[in-house]
Amino acid sequence: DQEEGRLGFGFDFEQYMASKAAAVNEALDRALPLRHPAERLHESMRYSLLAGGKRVRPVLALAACELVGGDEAAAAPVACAVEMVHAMSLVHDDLPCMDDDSLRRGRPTNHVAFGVSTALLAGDALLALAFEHVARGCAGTGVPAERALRAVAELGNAVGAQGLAAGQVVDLASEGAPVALATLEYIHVHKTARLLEAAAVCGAIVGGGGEAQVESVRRYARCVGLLFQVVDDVLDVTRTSEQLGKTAGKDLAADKATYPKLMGVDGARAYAAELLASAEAELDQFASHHAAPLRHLARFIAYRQN
Ligand code: GRG
Repeated sequence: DQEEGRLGFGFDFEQYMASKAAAVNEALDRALPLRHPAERLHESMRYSLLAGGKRVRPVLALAACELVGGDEAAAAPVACAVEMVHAMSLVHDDLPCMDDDSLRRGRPTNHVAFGVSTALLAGDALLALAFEHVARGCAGTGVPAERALRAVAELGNAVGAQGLAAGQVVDLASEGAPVALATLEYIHVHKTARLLEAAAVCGAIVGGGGEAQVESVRRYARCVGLLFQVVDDVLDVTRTSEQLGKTAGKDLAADKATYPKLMGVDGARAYAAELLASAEAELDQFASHHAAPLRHLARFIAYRQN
């Protein structure tokens, strides 16, 4: 039937994610060998880049390239680059001057393992490598220079003062004070959705998507990015209330603004459903077998349980 057609007959999303993530991990490993005499810097970069993670951003880039009928090899450089940017943002986010976290993905954070100065430099070097990797990789895989340039501009915009860095600064400034829904939305659009958006948009650009297609992909990814955060907030409430029984009433997210706090759990769930529907609607204009991975990815993010 129509729904099955949309989801791609026999399409195995788990298998798709696992095989793409494995390919990305190999490419990232190759992109960052240890080099003398700065082995420690390279080790620190590899520690955060190759430390697991769902690889959602690279998969978005690869799937968006596929959506517009592009060759997967064309999207490999941007797929790696968005994961490098993501890794560096986590390293810097964990620093003592930011969130001051000592654990990430179940291991000591980068600065705990390597020291603050190395962690800071590893983040900077990962950010620089991301752009170098797009420029070199696009040239190496025959992506037209004009497309590579657009991808570089997109990524730069997503990271800088109109993107991640802006989201982080507003987030830090709003700590401890009551946060309006518009501010919460600004923080998530910039800190989380913007890089997911750039991942998908860059994939569509290097895949040869037309302007209207690229903008559709952008709207899809923006919805998915916000969805990611709304679902995360809802899961936080569920997890916290599950844990409340165990931790004698300690509210784990007491000082953090969340969607459930600002619109109620039911309101947040309804918003998530709306975002999923809007994201999926953007895919309707594409051939269903090309759109199946992105459709599944949106549902995976909407329905995940942890
Ligand atoms: C970008 C120049 C520059 C500086 C960094 C620190 C900072 C500015 C921004 C913070 C960005 C940040 C940490 C956003 C949160 C993003 C987020 C939702 C992370 C979790 O993503 P997952 O679930 O993680 O994809 P895994 O571990 O699966 O990769």
